[in-house]
Amino acid sequence: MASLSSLLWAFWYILPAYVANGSPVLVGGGRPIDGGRNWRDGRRLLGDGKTWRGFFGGLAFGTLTGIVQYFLTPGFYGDLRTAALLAFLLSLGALLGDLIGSFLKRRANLPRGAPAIGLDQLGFLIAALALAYPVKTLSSGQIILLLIVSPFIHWGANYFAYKMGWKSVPW
Ligand code: CTP
Ligand code: MG
Ligand code: K
Repeated sequence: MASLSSLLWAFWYILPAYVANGSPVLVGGGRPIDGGRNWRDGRRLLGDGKTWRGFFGGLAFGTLTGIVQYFLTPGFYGDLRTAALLAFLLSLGALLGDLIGSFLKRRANLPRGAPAIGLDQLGFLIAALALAYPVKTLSSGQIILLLIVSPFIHWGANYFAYKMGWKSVPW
């Protein structure tokens, strides 16, 4: 059984991925990563919701989060280089996982912004955990807890962003 403290450490660990996934809502926009191009099925490769500014903004804010975390709890990371590398990989994983999700949604003929339950909430998380695995990982109990709790955090954060007027749909 995982204790409350191990659950809290799991959130501390994954925080850069959440920040990387959430910050494009505020910093994104402009040129789409797919350059407006279509896949061979005639539908968009990724869609207008995946922009360069969102990608690099998310990468920067996520990595910065890990650097701040190091100064708050240095013992959790060991050294600054490890903390920064871990946050960078968690962020990169979250953003790449999100792009894969959009690619799959477009193949399923879902328009930009359409919800895909499971994929939207867990795709970025699983990709972040996978990329960060070589640097630092969690126990299997902690990973299971994150997989269970994260969809609720994702929904809560999106509802908040919707109420704030940052996005047009509450998912
Ligand atoms: N965003 C961005 N660049 C990214 C990821 C997200 O600019 N790489 C911004 C876009 O404005 C996007 C918003 O963040 O609309 C919310 O992200 P998300 O829900 O992942 O995108 P959706 O618009 O729902 O698009 P999709 O259907 O492809 O998931
Ligand atoms: Mg969405
Ligand atoms: K998404």
